[in-house]
Amino acid sequence: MANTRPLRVLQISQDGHFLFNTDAFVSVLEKVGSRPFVLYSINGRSRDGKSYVLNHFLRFFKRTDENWFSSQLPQEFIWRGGRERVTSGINLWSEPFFETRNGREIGILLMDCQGLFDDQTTPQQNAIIYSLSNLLSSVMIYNLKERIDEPTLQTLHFYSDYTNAIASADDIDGKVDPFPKMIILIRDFPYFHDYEFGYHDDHQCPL
Ligand SMILES: Nc1nc2c(ncn2[C@@H]2O[C@H](COP(=O)(O)OP(=O)(O)OP(=O)(O)O)[C@@H](O)[C@H]2O)c(=O)[nH]1
Ligand SMILES: [Mg+2]
Repeated sequence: MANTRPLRVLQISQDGHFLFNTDAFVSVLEKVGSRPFVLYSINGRSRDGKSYVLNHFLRFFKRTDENWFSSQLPQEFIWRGGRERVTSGINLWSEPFFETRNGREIGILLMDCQGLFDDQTTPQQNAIIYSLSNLLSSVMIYNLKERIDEPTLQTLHFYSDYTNAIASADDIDGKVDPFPKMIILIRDFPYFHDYEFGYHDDHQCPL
């Protein structure tokens, strides 16, 4: 596919203003057409490997054979090590992917978000990024390192209240359910001797 790339749908200007690029967002939706679609976004703390994960998704959706996992990981949603923040604003992959599920073709969109809690972004800006990610996506992956703890849950609660406030604002027509399905993705999980990898019984989650 020619010129496929992340499109900047949300930009935060130097003076802290949020600019939403509706044309870019709509251009991707138009490629989905009338098919049902799911939009996956990834959110979480800055520098914890979010963009890296989305490149695994890209590699999977672009697969040409069963050995996709051994092919080189792309560098499409830019990822790299170091202390400096990499992703800014919100980026949407320019092309939907299509998969057939239960005989129906569905579009899959991928969205990468600026990390929370870096040293340049205010708490209010973080809340807005998180809320927009909530409002735009059907599945939000919340990326964490090693464990999920009480401060993280408190933060998610706080940001979710913010999302609710936006969704119930007077100037929004109709009733909007702002909350996508949420998947908590824990990286470098240290207790793999105690718990199997992959999905397992909810009651066994080590909270
Ligand atoms: N330890 C560890 N490092 C990882 C993992 N996944 C990615 N990394 C590394 O983490 C670094 C940061 O990856 P990015 O994907 O750029 O992180 P990010 O969360 O998108 O960063 P920002 O866009 O700055 O918020 C890279 O050097 C990755 O190789 C992981 O599961 N464990
Ligand atoms: Mg990133």
